[in-house]
Amino acid sequence: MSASPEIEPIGATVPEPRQNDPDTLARQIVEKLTYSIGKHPEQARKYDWLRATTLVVRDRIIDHWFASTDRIRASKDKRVYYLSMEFLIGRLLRDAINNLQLTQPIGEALKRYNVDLDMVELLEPDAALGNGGLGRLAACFMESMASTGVPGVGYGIRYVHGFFRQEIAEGAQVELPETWLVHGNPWEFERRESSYEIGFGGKVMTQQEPGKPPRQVWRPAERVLAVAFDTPIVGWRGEQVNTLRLWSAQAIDPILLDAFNSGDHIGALVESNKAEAITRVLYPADSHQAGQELRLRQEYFFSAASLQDIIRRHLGENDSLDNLAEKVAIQLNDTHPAVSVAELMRLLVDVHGYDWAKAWTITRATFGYTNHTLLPEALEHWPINLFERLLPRQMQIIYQINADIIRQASQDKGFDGAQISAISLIDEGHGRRVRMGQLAFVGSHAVNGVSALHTELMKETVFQNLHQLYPERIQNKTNGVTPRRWLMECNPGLTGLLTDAIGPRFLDDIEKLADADPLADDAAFREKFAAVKRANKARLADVISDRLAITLDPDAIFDIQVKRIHEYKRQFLNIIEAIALYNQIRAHPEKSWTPRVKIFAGKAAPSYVQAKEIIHLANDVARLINSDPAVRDLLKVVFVPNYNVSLAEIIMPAADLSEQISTAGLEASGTGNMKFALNGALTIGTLDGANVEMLEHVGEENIFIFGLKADEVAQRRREAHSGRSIIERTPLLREALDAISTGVFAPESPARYHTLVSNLYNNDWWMICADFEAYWKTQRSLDSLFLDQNAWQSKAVHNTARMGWFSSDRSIREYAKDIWQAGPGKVT
Ligand code: AZC
Repeated sequence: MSASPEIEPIGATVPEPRQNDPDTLARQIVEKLTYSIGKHPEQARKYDWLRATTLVVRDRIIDHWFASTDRIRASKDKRVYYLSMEFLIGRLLRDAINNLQLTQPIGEALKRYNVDLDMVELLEPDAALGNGGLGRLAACFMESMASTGVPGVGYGIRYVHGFFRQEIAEGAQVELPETWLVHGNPWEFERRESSYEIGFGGKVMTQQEPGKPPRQVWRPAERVLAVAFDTPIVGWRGEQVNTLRLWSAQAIDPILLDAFNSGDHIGALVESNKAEAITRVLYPADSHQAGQELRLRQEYFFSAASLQDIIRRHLGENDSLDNLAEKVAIQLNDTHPAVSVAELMRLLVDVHGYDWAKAWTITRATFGYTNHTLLPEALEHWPINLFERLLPRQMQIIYQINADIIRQASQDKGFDGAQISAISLIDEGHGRRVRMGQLAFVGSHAVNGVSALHTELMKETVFQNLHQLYPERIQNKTNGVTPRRWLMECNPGLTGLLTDAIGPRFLDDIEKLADADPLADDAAFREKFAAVKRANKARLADVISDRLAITLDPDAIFDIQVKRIHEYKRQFLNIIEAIALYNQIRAHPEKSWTPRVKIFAGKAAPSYVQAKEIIHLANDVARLINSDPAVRDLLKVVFVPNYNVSLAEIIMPAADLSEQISTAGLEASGTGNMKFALNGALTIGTLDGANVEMLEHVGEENIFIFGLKADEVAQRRREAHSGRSIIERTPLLREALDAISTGVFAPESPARYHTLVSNLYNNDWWMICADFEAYWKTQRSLDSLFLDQNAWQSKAVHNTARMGWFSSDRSIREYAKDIWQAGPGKVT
């Protein structure tokens, strides 16, 4: 027997590698059906085949998992811990089968029983333990750490209900609970032996032992149990398997027997319900702070459990915590786990007896912090009285860290009052709050943004003063996406074409896609490239026809905007442009219009009123335009409900045009922009986030940039707010807005969008009016370009060929080298 990832090895070996031929696989799948599921192949239902196939694949992963764990343990290499409140994983079966190179033999094995592998893969529920970009990035990073040989562990929360299921009822978003665990989860392993007590509330006592400095001891009033659930994450070619460890909250005493026996059957379960509530639901907040006590409990719960686990593992292999930072790197994915800084200090000082200065050196050297947004409404801050009540000792520690930092800033750098209040961990202005961004910043040796522009803006805006205090600390790590999921798995047609044309080297080193660049000039290749795109569009059209009964023409431009719905992402601008185009087509039927399909998908935070109105508007506009015979084949608008990772896998390969049109300076990076371009879509976008670097890589002739730049937006915001004068002098815009506000798209409720439009007149905060004309013109130039298919497809090929740099393998290598000093290229 070999060591399970958590059990010490007892010196035995890894089992013989399993055979991967279709005969063996078919036999094993039937064995699983019989002995693990209790079904004859003749009786087996679709879900039984999914489960049996998953179990056969899982066995192979486990062999690699043990081998990886043994290797890492033996090498004593530095480990990387990625702490993230969100992992937007999606389905795992196809990813695992692809990375283990089993697609062909498993497909054949199942075919013997008349079962289709694609059908089986599509049955798997989508693990949606995240909201959007930040959570999906964490999932791409887990896969890339395994693929590039970084010994990484992801720590997060095992939410019972992931991101809500979105339905559209009469045009409006309806949120329904998501239930990914309902059929069980064959990928996870519960590790009861790895459970920890997590405290909340109570008080702090000072303990004085003779001859020793006084010690603070936290006596929590409440305790819950954090229980580990492990999911193996298999890297490319199965060479390394890492662990995603998600924590589930349970009561220490599952039932209060006294209460039960005295007849209070509900009261007997109160504790249990309260504990389990911590990991019951994912907060559906994206780019907006979710200011609830339960959210702070979630943050502390998973941070504290992860730190106890890290320390236990470290002390199992080392004599003390002195060398923690040499053996452990902890990355804070945004501020959600930032309380870890105070918690590690508490563990080092109060529990392990370190003096403050030493503990602070270890803490700072261990943590890194990634910022994902500059939006003020998304920056986390907790009311002091809440923080103090829930985490009294951590609050004291934060005060002490703050005092040290402030002293240093005024003594060493001569900071004045305004600068001190800007860097303070305590916001005194809004009813006294703890600023989690500042805490994460001062507690980390490296702080990074997620695109070049975003990192520069961090230095100039939110962290301006902290940057002055610690000028070496901020660095950039531009995001990336895993090419396994976002090219190989979601676009087998393109992968096959590229393999035939340039050989398989790009599968192992995605930057070798550049070998395909000259093929942009090869007419035969362009034709094949276009045929793959058309097939992908037809597949998406089928999905839309099944789900929404809307028929699309795969020869029209597929113009797609899919992402969270937010004012700064400007789906509204896109809808206004659709209406203006609709008006023009109706007014000038004699002109030759390029047929276009505008596709939207995305979820709005349930409490975000404007975002929900935008969804409603998209659906109302779609209803009217799609039923107007005057534009029938020239314009269609579609809102596809319930955007998630699996839907994205169908959408990304099917786009001609990718909409990345955020108000410049507000989208930290974007990652959808990368997935689209990698699959050969042209981008229409602003100079925002990673679009800036995409422009540098794909070349300015292959990307369509319009609108105000970040500094121009900032300037305009200082000067003018009203959109009125622009609206009045831009008939296309005015007519579109008039139509919206007079109820053309909502005859049953004509005032529905009155506020949405009047807000634009009064305050063009998101620069929708300011950018409208440039956007319109760029769209029309794309209409013309599409008619020249040679030119369009050549640009599309250049996009795919030049996007290799935007792989999360590259991002992870940069983190490993510059922040973690870990992994194959480590600098120790
Ligand atoms: C997102 C950013 O909005 C997006 O631009 C970026 O690509 C992504 O993170 C990954 O870095 N942010 C979030 O999803 N959420 C928050 C709270 O910022």
